[in-house]
This record gives sequence, structure tokens and C-alpha cells, in this order.
Amino acid sequence: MKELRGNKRGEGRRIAIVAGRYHGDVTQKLVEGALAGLNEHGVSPDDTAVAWVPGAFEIPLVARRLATSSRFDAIVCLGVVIRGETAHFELVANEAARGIADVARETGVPCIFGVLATQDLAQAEARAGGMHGNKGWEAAEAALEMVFLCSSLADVR
Ligand code: INI
Repeated sequence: MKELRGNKRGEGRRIAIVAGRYHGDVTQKLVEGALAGLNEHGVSPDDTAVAWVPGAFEIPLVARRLATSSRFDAIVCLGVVIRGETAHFELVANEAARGIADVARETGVPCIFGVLATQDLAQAEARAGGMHGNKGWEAAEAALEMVFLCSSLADVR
């Protein structure tokens, strides 16, 4: 029985981050968490790039362009969607989730879903370096794990 697991070694990995500017103060903390996580695991700053898009709705298009560029091993998608009075929340959050998943499945490049969808600003802040940790850091680790795991699948017999 073979058991496959990813590891988080980052040396030589090239990772792009796509970040939504909407609720940008919080997203900035997610980006900082992701970059710190990548750095902690050995990813060189020269091998990272951050692309800022207007909001979470725009993340999938830019993630797709980066995923198909052959320049990155994984894409970390970060954003903050906060429930408001309208259905806009659902539309933006759902399309971001669906679009990011589509990019990963269609390109084979791991695209990590690090978009917070919360009831209010406090919940988002708690997950961006507050009492619930930093989901940007977790997304960065998920990216490294998936890169390793996907590359090791080729060796399975
Ligand atoms: N974009 C977000 O990233 N978060 C939100 O909470 C949000 N809300 O609530 O409206 C949001 N809207 C903008 C959207 O992502 C697009 O940028 C915009 O609709 C233009 O296409």
C-alpha cells in the first residue's frame, strides 16, 4: 500500500498570489501571512509575485492567466468577502470559489482557495493574523503541499 502525502519544502518553488483589493486592509494581512509562510518554508522572494485585482470576483481570471503562464507552480488566491445586506455577497463568494476551483481543475496547477467569506469584519480580522490565525499562511502551506503531492503522483505505480 502506498500512501502519498505532500510536504511543505519550498526551495525552488515559484508561487503566485492573487489578492483582492476589496477590504484591502484585511487582504494585505493575508498576503503578508502567505509571504511569511512561503519564506518560512524556503521559497525565495524572487520566486514569488503578488497580483492585486479589484475584488474577489476578478481573482479567477488572473489566476488562470498566471496558471497557464508556466511561470508558477501554484497560485494562492486571497480575498475577503463580507456578508452585507444584499445577495451580492453570495454572488461574489460563490463565483470566486467556483472560478478558482475551475482554474485548478482545468489547468492542473494547484490554486488554493484563501478567500475569507465571513459575516462581519471582526470575523475576517480574526482570521487574518488575529485569534484564529492567518489563513494566508495556511493557504501558502496548502500550496506547497499540493505542489509536492501533484509532482509525486507521476512516480506512483
Ligand atoms: N469583492 C470582495 O472581494 N469582497 C466583497 O465583500 C465584495 N462585496 O461585498 O461587494 C466585493 N465586491 C466586488 C467584486 O468582487 C467585484 O470586484 C466587482 O463586482 C466588479 O466586478
